[in-house]
Amino acid sequence: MKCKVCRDAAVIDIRRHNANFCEEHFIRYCQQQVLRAIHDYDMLEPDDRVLVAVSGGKDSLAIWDILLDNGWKADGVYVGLGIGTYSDTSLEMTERYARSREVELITVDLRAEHGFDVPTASAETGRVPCSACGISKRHLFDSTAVSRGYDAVITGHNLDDEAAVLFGNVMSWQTDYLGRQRPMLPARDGFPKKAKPLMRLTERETAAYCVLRGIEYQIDECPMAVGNKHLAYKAALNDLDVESPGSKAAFYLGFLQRAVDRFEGDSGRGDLGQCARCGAPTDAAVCAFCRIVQRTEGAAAAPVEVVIKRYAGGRRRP
Ligand code: Q46
Ligand code: ZN
Ligand code: ZN
Repeated sequence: MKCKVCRDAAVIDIRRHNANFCEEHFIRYCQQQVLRAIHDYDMLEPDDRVLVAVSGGKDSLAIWDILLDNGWKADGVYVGLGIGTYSDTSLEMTERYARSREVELITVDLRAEHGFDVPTASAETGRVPCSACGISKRHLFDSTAVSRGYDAVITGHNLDDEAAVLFGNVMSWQTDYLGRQRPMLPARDGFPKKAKPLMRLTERETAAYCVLRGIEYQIDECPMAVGNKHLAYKAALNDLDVESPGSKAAFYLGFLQRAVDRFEGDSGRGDLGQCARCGAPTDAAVCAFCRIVQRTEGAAAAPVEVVIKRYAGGRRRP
């Protein structure tokens, strides 16, 4: 197996591009894919101050690394979700990377600063853990970026993530979500600009990038992914991609090129007011994050294992 660029020994094959790369040219390939996404979707200006939402996993550390190496002033924000030892290791990996690059890392701890953690939010609101978690992360990433004057929030969603979300939205014909599933959302109504520059790279590629760059990351899956169909959609798309390399990328990138605009009218971007409690933009009197804060006030902390058991097997147990 030889590198497509220099003919030295290759370390990885990328079947959808019919290409193999040595270490140096694979790193360059990853950077080029990110720069292409940034260019094609007008994600960032060279002097934008960006805030990378970091989880300690391979994707967010890889995109932080690539943005720093390409000259962006990129700080990180980490949200402590309170998911037992999983969260402890995730924070450790994030702090280690930030120290190694001597960059700023902002940490927000859900329990210490807002009085709840993800297991308790799930137990008290009846939402699947990922729903309570997603609302909390989005709110804190956005509010941190706005209050500290960052130009954009960057998330580490990769091609597999985006294709799986698209698959789920198509399966249930969520045309409002389809209309909003874009890799860059401009700032509006008090929300910061949000971008997903890893949209052209797969999970396998971001993992390989971290390994080759010597970046240590959280390798365990989040134990609270129970009740989340995302993993099943990813597995189905990966099976298809083995049979027909490139089909996953064609599905997602083809949607962006030829279909997303057709759903724009369904995207439901109406006028927003301000949350009565925190001032964040929302279409309700109180935003979804503040409703979680209110519902969990005074509640005993729910153990991770108990919440996992409740959703195990894909069905909520009464
Ligand atoms: S951290 Fe949160 Fe993920 Fe864990 S609870 Fe779900 S959403 S799986 S990216
Ligand atoms: Zn090479
Ligand atoms: Zn609020």
